[in-house]
Amino acid sequence: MNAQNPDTRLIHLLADLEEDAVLKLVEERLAVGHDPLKILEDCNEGMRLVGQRYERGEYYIAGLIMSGEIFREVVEIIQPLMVKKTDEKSSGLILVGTVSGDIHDIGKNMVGMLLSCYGFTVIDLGVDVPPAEFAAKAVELKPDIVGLSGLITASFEMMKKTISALRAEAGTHNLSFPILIGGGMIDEQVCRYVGADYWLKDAMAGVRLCQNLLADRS
Ligand code: B12
Repeated sequence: MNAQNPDTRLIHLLADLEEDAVLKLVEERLAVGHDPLKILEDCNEGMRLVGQRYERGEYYIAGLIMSGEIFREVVEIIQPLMVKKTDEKSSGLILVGTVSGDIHDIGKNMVGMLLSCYGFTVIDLGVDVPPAEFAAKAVELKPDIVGLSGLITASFEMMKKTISALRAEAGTHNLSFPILIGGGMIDEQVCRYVGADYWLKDAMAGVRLCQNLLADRS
């Protein structure tokens, strides 16, 4: 690996929880015109390494907390630079939230931020959202798309319950919206198990999917 490569360096600095060095490098990369989205992707990769170290017992919960804090600070620097990509009217209403029992919100917030940049109106229900609350909000707001986030294995069961509740309420109130799920451990099998329409592991891919899904609207 090339120690001079700033992308690789950022990944490893974050994985090593070197807070000050991470923030300094982010500022330096922005100053020389690096794409903010690429910087976030590198940080995401660093978080994956943190997760692996936690799994191997090299980090404890404090390491996870610290990595979350560093990522939050990076987003704070980057968010004001994520200019709105469109001045048109709202591209659609997207309801997002992290399912019940799960308090991970960094990925969900990133998806919300990017969707807003691309002209979508985002209603974020936060974390640990009970299925009934998700369903009630969907009835109240009539979103074009619903996006669920979940990062822990236990979230799969909650996604399933949330999607059942959403579909039941949608049926009763004659509503129709695709349901997307996202999170680091999501795959096709999980998607089928929980009954979602689409699954994504990447926030920007989520934005593109939302654009495609709503492209044909009048
Ligand atoms: C930071 C972190 C924490 C922080 C979270 C802080 C916060 N405010 O979110 C804290 C310390 C709170 C935490 C707690 C726990 N954590 Co944690 N955590 C992580 C870590 C290191 C990073 C997660 C992260 O933010 N990544 C960066 C973001 C940007 O990535 P992301 O969330 O995956 O999102 C991207 C995509 O998935 C996608 N996406 C996400 N959501 C959505 C939604 C839609 C609609 C779309 C389109 C896309 C999308 O877009 C994003 C950008 O591309 C992960 C390891 C990992 N890499 O996943 C472990 C990890 C998720 N945690 C784990 C565990 C075990 C826990 C705890 C149970 C630990 C404990 N013993 O208490 C608790 C659970 C608490 C709970 N009930 O939720 C495990 C889960 C394993 C499992 N099989 O369940 C992981 C995988 C670590 C590991 N490898 O063991 N954690």
